[in-house]
Amino acid sequence: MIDLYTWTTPNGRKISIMLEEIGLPYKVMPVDTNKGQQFEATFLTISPNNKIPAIVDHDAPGGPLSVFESGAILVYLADKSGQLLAASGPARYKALEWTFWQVGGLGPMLGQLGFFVMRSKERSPEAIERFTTEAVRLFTVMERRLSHSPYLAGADYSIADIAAYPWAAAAVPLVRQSAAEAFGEKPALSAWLERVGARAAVGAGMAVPKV
Ligand SMILES: N[C@@H](CCC(=O)N[C@@H](CS)C(=O)NCC(=O)O)C(=O)O
Repeated sequence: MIDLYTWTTPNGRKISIMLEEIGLPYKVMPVDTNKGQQFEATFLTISPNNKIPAIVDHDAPGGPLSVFESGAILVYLADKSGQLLAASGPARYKALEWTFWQVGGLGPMLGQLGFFVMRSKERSPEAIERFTTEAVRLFTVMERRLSHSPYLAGADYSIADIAAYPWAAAAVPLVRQSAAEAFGEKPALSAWLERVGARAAVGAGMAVPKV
């Protein structure tokens, strides 16, 4: 059994989607980040960066193992299950490339955009413009990639698609509306959102945690 520490956010949903895809049983441990539960001492022993998601695998070889950082968790679960990440060779590195592109680029930039548009107490046009421009650039990178291959890593659906989907599903409609001209047409990205969103495991993972 795996304990999944998560909340109703894109980074958390990457891992519930992955667990649904690979079919490993898991127990949802909600961490309400709006109430500051990510700073509680017990959670810090599992996630020293005070953020969700994190997991504890009670069946790991050698005893219970905690893993934090969504990219590391996706790789761990892929290696444990032998699914959604090639064990070696070019396909593995293509999937890792796009997974870390998401973790280091798409996620943080969209996170900052969301903060300045929806949560900041002061309106900062410069910050909104900077992160909108970066969001459009990153979605253009996705569009280019997806017009050559059905999935981010290439021919096969992988952890890279799982990493990007919850963020893109949340942000594409907003950026398409707020920066319509710059966003333009993104047919390959739209088709990918539909293709990935239609998977049963993605639907189930996106509904976790139930609050
Ligand atoms: N690099 C981390 C980012 C995780 C992250 O930003 N988690 C957010 C929710 S999406 C969080 O826990 N926020 C609470 C806080 O910042 O205090 C990952 O990919 O796991």
